Amino acid sequence: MAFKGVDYLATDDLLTEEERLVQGSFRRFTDEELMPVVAQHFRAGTFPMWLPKKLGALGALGAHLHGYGCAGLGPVAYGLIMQELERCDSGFRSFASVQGSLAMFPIHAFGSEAHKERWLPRMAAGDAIGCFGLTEPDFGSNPSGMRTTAVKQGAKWILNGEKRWITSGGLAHVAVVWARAIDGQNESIRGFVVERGAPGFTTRDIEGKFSLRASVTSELIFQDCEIPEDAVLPGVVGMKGPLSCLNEARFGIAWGATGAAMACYDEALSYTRDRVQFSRPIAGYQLVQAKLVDMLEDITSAQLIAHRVGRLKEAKKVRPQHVSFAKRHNVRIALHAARTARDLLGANGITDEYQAGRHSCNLESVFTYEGTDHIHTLILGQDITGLSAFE
Ligand code: TGC
Ligand code: FAD
Repeated sequence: MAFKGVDYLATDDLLTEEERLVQGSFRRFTDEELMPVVAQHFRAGTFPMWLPKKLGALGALGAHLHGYGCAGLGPVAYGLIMQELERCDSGFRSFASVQGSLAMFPIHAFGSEAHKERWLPRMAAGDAIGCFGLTEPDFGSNPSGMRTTAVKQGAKWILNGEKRWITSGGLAHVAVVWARAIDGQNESIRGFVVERGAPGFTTRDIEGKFSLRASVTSELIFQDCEIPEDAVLPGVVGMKGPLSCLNEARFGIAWGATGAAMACYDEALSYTRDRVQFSRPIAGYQLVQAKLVDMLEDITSAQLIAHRVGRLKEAKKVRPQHVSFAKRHNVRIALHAARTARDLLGANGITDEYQAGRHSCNLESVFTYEGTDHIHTLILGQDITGLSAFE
């Protein structure tokens, strides 16, 4: 069934004509091609392998980047794509986020001309898949403690270490890997473009997930992995490299999570209007109405925050803290909306015939990845007090 949108305060009136067209075409794509297959992929724990090329053909991969076959859309249009994808499933949005914001963005922003020409057109088309290796088994919230090393030996770098929880890792043709680069006496965090097939590079998919089941999550293992000296991203040194990629992806998540919340609200509204208990539809009971109104109010605030941060980004006035604000708020309300919708669906809410339970499981990951809720709270706490709580 076609999704009619959730737009109580006519936020869509704030969109340009181009943004409205993008929203419309991805809304149709989600309804017609993703919704019919999502439950079976989630149940089987499989990623739809046709999706990268399809998203590439639609211009969704690296949509906010310019040149090299990328669509060159503005941030709000990019956000709307993420919103429609995650309205179906966080795993599908995650694939697109990682491809565009975490793999293509660093190559675009910090890569050599040769890196850009080799990878970006194929990645934009969905012919090559990318992943982003920052997190390690012992360094999640604090990636600056990473242990993976890249030691310069002659004309090569030798990588050793392990990255964990890497979206699309097992599928990727290319991994952007952040490591402690040691070149003689110099040591610094650098990014490396590591191609599948590099000697000493293997991946292992993580099994048993109850969340993001329609997405591949993997370990990247480097054992004396040899890569050429020009595999290093020349344009950035230090933690600001990976952290600036996170700004891009977190922005997309703020929009995406709002999409998941919209799906849950839409489902809960329709279900409660139809479901009769005692003498009337449960939507007629005050406690149920209060929950629906809270969901709508939360979604509307999330839409306005995402839009405002998008316009700030467009005007090049956005700060990483604004993005943290949007990620924290919008994922919080989405997780709450998914749990509320699951409650209002009663026992039906625990089956994959309905969406709320799947969104609820997925959003547990979204709450944790790209900076946990605590981490964004502390980023904002530091911004408003001037005092860092990290050390
Ligand atoms: P800190 O000492 O504060 O800063 C180090 C350098 O980085 C700069 N910086 C930033 N630059 C750009 N954007 C940001 N958001 C930045 N935050 C900091 C900073 O100015 C400094 O630059 P310079 O030139 O002075 O050296 O950094 P720290 O190491 O203390 O870290 C602070 C903290 C905790 C906020 C950071 O480590 C953090 O954000 N941790 C969370 C880790 C995280 O989010 N990981 C995500 C992994 S990827 C993922 O989850 C993908 S999920 C799949 C999907 O997206 O769908
Ligand atoms: P930890 O950092 O160990 O945190 C555990 C708990 O401690 C959390 O509640 C956290 O908020 C809290 N905590 C930690 N430090 C503090 C503090 N200073 N103050 C208060 N509380 C604190 N990473 C990538 O690099 N690339 C990917 O593509 C990627 N994809 C992912 C996909 C999935 C499905 C998942 C689940 C994760 C993915 N990640 C990826 C990893 C993700 O970014 C990390 O899980 C996240 O950063 C948190 O790290 P952690 O899991 O080690 O938790």
